[in-house]
Amino acid sequence: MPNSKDKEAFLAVYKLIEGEIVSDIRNLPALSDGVKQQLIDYYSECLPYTVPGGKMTRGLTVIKGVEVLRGRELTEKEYKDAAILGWLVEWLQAFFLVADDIMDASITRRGSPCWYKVPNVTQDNAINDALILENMIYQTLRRHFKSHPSYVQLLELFIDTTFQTEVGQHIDTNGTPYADGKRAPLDLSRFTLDRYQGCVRYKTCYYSFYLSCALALSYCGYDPESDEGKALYKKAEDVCMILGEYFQIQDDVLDAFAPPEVLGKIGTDIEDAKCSWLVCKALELVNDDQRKVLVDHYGKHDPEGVQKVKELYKELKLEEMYHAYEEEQKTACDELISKIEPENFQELFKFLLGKIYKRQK
Ligand code: DMA
Ligand code: MG
Ligand code: MG
Ligand code: MG
Repeated sequence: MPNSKDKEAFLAVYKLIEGEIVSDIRNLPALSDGVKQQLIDYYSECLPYTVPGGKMTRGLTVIKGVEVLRGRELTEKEYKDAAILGWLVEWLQAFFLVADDIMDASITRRGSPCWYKVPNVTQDNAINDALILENMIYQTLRRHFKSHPSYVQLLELFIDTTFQTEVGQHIDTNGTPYADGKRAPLDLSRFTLDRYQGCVRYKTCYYSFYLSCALALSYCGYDPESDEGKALYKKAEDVCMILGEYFQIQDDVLDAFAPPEVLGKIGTDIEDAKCSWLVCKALELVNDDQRKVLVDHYGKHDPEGVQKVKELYKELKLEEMYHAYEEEQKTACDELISKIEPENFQELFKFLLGKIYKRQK
């Protein structure tokens, strides 16, 4: 049986889900063959463009979680179920990223133009595609899990996580320049680590870390209402909040400093006046002259100004601070994970930490 390391087998399950969705379109009533063919052609490009092609960590984590909880090799059915749930997390991510790239005015993603930047797509299509991608989660979940004892719980996990992420995205975009060319006044007092932590918990930790673990627990029959179940979900949540914050701090540092050809995306946090870890840290360290660099250049779509902000970050030695933070975080996470019981559950979080420690993309 394939396992959580096997990306080829995981991608084969993607193809299966894509095929089912395309055949749903083919079976839509009251549409002419010509119209249906246009839909099929469009989504046969949209899905492979937006869903697979990432690192697939979120999806593979569901499989790892089921392996760890079962404590043995998975059966064919268990592998397929876990892989489908894994892909639904990847679908959720595709939905968020299509929208996020519009919201952040990003240019590239995974080494190609963002979906809304693809010439025949445009922004109005892409907005609707984000919504369609979201709906495909629920179509697929129903198709495969309708009679599973945890169906409602799995469904609610996707619904709740979507809301949490959307709350985080609101905090994240609030206070950035208006799209109509006018600019919301830059309010540096908002960029505090307190706001940062709240934003990241909601926009990243739940969907990128906790969801995959909770789906594995739910699929394996752990009831969040029972004493044993409640404790496991809580442990997963506690660790995922820490791993997720560490992951987003990496994302913010990579946004400014990683080569775009490695990262697959061109950073936009400075232009977008994001509440990034870098700007929060910078504001704790600046003198009056340095603060003026941020006042003058943060949140503007001007390459020279952006460069000045990055130079300020270097001057403040934020990269060095980040490397020290990463080592501390690694040690703290190792420690936290080593205390988790039952012991086999630790493997899931070691897997996640192993995926993010010193990542370059
Ligand atoms: C990520 O925030 C959060 C979501 C919900 C996609 P981000 O804009 O920093 O992500 P990225 O750097 O990948 O655009
Ligand atoms: Mg973004
Ligand atoms: Mg964003
Ligand atoms: Mg980012």
